[in-house]
Amino acid sequence: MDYPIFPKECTSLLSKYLSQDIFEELKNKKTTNGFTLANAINSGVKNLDSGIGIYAGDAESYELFSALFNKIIEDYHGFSSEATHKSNLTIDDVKMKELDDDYVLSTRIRVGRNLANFPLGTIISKVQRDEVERLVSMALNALEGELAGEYFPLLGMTSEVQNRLIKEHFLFKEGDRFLEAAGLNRDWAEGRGIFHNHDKTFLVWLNEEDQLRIISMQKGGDVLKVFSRLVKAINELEKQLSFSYSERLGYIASCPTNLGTAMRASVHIKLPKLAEDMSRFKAITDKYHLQIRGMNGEHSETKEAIFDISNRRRLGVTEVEAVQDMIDGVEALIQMEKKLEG
Ligand code: ADP
Ligand code: DAR
Repeated sequence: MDYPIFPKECTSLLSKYLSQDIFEELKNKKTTNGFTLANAINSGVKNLDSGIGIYAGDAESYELFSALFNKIIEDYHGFSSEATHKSNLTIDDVKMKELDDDYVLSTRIRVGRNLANFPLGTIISKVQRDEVERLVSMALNALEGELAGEYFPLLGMTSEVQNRLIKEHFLFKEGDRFLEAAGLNRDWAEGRGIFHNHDKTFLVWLNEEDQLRIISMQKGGDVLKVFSRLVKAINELEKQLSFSYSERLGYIASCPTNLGTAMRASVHIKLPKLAEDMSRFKAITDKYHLQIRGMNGEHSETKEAIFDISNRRRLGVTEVEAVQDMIDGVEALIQMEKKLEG
């Protein structure tokens, strides 16, 4: 593999930190699962518009390729190589402000999880991925009460049902080119699927970017109710499944942006006045460590001034702090929107 030359307009963290020296140091290394530097950076080499550009193949990747990963992790999360991650899922520690339902259309909080003792989706074999699906769906089918539901494999799902679930924001999109180049779409749709309860307020994606995306969501701005449901689900699933976790990096994820809490707490929020003044909008989202996505999630456009606003920091903050980032930032956006209306 030759040292990749990135065009000057490429702004990915991969292009920023993959120096020739680091490339020479890492290019011949391979994890016990056979994951190489070439595997890790392929998405960022093939997709020059990547924001990050690198994925891991296993927990070991983050140590074996730490010369590169640590720089990207510090840049994205503000998390140094000497820091250690801390978790806190205590609902009562959240300082809740009631988010105004006149602006907040819906709330969703998700965490990524991957099973311990399995490679990540970027290098997992079909047999291993099918085993992940078997183990996880068995654990999900044992859930009771509000969390009880049904698992729907993608294989055999009609395109009508699939497209409706995607359109209603319940199911992952297909064919993401970043995931494709990272090897995460191999054998598609084998081993992929969605579990959800009757009300679709609790959902779990299987074997998309991570082996599990555990999701709690509902209409309106009741963040505490959404967070409480998610914590209950995490606690129940941890009784049956062992998740890949590192003392330094928290929960292990395919993408370094999803390490630590692996949590994205988001609202769909209508902000027509701020939509006309994006510099003012971004000053607030920068101040509160927020990320702006379009109405259909990552890499989508905003429609009718509806934005997906979520915490940006996932590692080096606890789950409570990640939710607090979102609450405090959304409250500030709503106050500014009201001021501009006035
Ligand atoms: P992820 O959240 O797993 O990183 P995406 O950004 O692609 O992935 O979002 C996945 C789906 O969840 C998309 O359809 C997106 O519109 C939807 N979504 C995200 N946040 C919310 C929310 N607060 N309310 C409703 N749907 C949401
Ligand atoms: N699209 C890739 C990943 C960025 C973070 N989003 C994730 N992991 N879904 C990029 O490098 O832009």
